[in-house]
Amino acid sequence: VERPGSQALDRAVARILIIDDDPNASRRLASIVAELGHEPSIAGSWTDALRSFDPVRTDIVLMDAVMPNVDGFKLTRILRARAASYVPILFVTGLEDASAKELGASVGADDFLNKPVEPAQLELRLKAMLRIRRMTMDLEARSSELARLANYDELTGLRNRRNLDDNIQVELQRARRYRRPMSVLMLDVDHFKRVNDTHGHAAGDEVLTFLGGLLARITRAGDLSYRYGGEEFVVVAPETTTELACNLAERIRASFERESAGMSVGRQTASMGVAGTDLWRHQILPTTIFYAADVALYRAKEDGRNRVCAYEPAKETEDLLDECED
Ligand code: GH3
Ligand code: MG
Ligand code: MG
Repeated sequence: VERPGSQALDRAVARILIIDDDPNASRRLASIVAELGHEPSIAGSWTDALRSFDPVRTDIVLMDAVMPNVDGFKLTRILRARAASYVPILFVTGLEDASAKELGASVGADDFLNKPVEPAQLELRLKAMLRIRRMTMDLEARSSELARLANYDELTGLRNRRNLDDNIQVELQRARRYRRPMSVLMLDVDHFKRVNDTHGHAAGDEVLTFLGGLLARITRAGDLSYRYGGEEFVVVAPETTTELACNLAERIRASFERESAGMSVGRQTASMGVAGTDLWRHQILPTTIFYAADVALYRAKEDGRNRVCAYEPAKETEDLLDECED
């Protein structure tokens, strides 16, 4: 799938859509466009225009202001709403009156040309429009790259903690609204410090990358995997009870243990804590479910690592009471 801004306009040839209900006018315009070295296509009606307008690939639109049914003013609004990135729209108008230009400018026309179109005039305008198109595509590419950097972890390619913080509230609310279960799995690599100390930081990074790939592969399409920080990972599993999430966690744990044996640093293990919304009868906060998964993870570590533990609310209460008695 082509994302908006995922491709910079580095070609000299622009794809130009000519919209005009007069076939003679559009043919004439198309031949000038072709002579200037660009790639014209023609739409003779507004329905035709909607069909021919490519939200990603159309670079510039040459729009006839006056057409039956849906005129250039309305069509400009429709095309702008469909375009994945900013497409300059140049009005070609036989009307000399200022009101057509005013209206055109207010709906977002970038410039105007009078009919019949002078090739030299068109060339100048196209150069300017193409510059706008290039600049906005550049900016769009840069801002989508910034969004990627802000939400994804460089090393593993998984989503990062910031993205998790943004998503978890929405997931919890959705689960509550539709009365569906939802679980959080928290994973921490066992004795990871040893990997770094024995084999070096780069080898440690390799383990993290490997684990990131494994999580992306094993989890279902609806599950989202995150690098929570350091050697800690989180999987958010919608539509999943604590019990089912434990099965998923166990699959991840077993695969990591088995498949990591093929790495140069040798077999690695991880411990996991699981908490699902079904453990509570009331609405819970993101901090509550993370706290619970973390408590369960801590227990998995204490019980000997390389294992999965689910949060047990009753057990935590008992432990607290024990502490009070001590
Ligand atoms: P435990 O089984 O109790 O989890 O032991 P551990 O050694 O995994 O736990 P600890 O939290 O003491 O150590 C985590 C280590 O992870 C320490 C830190 O140097 C390392 N680490 C954190 N982020 C990265 C990273 O991005 N790359 C590498 N190579 N190491 C990292
Ligand atoms: Mg840790
Ligand atoms: Mg660890």
